[in-house]
Amino acid sequence: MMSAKVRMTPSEAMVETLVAHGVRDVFGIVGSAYMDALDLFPLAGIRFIPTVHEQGAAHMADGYYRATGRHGVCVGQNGPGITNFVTAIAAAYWAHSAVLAITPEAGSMSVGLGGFQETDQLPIFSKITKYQAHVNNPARMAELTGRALDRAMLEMGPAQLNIPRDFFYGELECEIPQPIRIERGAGGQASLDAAADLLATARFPVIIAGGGVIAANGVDACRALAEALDAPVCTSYLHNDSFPASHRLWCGPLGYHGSKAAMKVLARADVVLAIGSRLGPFGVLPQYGFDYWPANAALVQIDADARVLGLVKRTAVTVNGDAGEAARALASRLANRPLAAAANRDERLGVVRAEKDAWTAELATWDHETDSWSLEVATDSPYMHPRQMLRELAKAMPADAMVSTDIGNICQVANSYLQFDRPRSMFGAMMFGNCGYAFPTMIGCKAGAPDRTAVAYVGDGAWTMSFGEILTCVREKIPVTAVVFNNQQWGAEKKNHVDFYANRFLGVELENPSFAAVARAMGAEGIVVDQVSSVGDAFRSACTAQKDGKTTIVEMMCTRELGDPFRRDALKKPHRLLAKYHSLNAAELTPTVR
Ligand SMILES: Cc1ncc(C[n+]2csc(CCOP(=O)(O)OP(=O)(O)O)c2C)c(N)n1
Ligand SMILES: [Mg+2]
Repeated sequence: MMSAKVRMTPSEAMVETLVAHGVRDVFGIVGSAYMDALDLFPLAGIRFIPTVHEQGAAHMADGYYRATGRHGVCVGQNGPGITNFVTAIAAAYWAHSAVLAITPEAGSMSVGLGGFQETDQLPIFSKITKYQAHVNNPARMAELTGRALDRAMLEMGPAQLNIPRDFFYGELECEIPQPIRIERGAGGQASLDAAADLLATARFPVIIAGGGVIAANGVDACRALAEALDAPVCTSYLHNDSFPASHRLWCGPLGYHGSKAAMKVLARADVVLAIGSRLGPFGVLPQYGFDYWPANAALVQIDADARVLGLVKRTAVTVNGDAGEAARALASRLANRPLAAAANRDERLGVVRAEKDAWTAELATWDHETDSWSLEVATDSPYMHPRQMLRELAKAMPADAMVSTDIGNICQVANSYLQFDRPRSMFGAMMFGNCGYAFPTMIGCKAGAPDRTAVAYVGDGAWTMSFGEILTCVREKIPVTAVVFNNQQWGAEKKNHVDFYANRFLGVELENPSFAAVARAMGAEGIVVDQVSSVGDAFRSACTAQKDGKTTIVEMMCTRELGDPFRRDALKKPHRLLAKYHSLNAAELTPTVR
């Protein structure tokens, strides 16, 4: 290609590079630091989506990427605007989202003088980005903007573009870089051969489909491989959309409040094929008192990121490749080859069917929690049992829905009920696990996929961290349905007080306003639901209202009962040594020091 250097300003170089990389939407809050570039957005064809908080903007960029596979971009004012990004960029890091955070910083001539809105913006993001570009000379603006965008895609995570604010001004000569898209192959031939050999001799192969399958647009390839082996497929934690739920081989999600069927089937595996999953430790913890990981099975792990191979679970074979390409390569290696698993196919598929039927039946009759605290608080409550409500929501869920889930007890119990037939449909808060993730993330999803139904599941505590972004929905006409589980408590943490701290509740009770009324005051619709029989209709009409551009907050009044806790693995009963605190000791733990 001919070099085509053109004279332009650094602002023009940055904006033109964004355009060349397909960026059409940028989330942020206006700031003098980058106003020279912002001014160009309308003529460049970039929509600027102003948000209420920069954390919201970065979550929206994350959701936008996850829904579309295209860069999510956010920008803010140097100093406080940029530090407001931090939590959301950390969340995007653990969601493996190609987000570009454009971070203008204090001007190069005043750095170190403690002028206005100055902080060193590179160290803050150093552990939560995959790549950091610092524009050390305005002449490099286009080059470094392009590199940050390329690296975000290549490394499957956030990149930062840090720009001294005076570097937007001036003139330079440059060529606008085109995207570098690196084709990731299926993986090494020898490792694919070894994986195929293991799978051919497996008597009970089980596939785990992870988020990498979605990112690689590899669901069809994964399905074809599963069908070739007649191997059941479990989805990894919070990736309930990585395999179609209506498929006969689908078993459901692993991990916290996942599918018992998936766990029981996985426990029987002699060969596990993990496709596009890092097998993160939290996602494979024992559940329902059951350690389902098949420790004696041979594990084949495929991932595009070589660093996660064999990291958490001992592997027999590792394949460093694209999830879809690797699945295709394995299917072609297994075609016309005798498969040990064919011999017991009917028996295996019988097990899969029986476990799925048993779990479906269990969920259908699991109306409420049965621990003594839950029974006590729910007995006289006029409100809904969360499980019954979640069941009705799942029944009423539109087929085209995208659903984000926050961090909280009811949101996690929802994991048992959320099923999808198409990828890019579930947007959990992933492993950074921050309350306040789901609503802004879903606004970003909807901005990227406006024709789909957008639903956020949020607990009341997390809602108060994030509901300001209702204004973004209203102002920018990005309609979303937020389902707010109002149990008047920080429930997930309260559950720890119940299980470990003898009900010594501290800081967990929430006195809430009417969230429906607050929503109406902010220009959205608000409905209160306190009867299970009304859940379906209320939810369906809120989803339909999106077609008229309306955002609706469906406030679900729930009992205070609580499902299984998050961190049973990481908490201990209190053990106090100082006499002053002896009264806090768990009954079975007496102090050892007098
Ligand atoms: C930003 C942030 N702060 C605190 C926590 C700790 N935390 C985890 S779950 C939870 C309670 C969530 O309460 P709510 O949103 O009301 O949902 P519920 O558990 O009641 O269903 C808290 C405070 C967190 N994960 N993220
Ligand atoms: Mg709550």
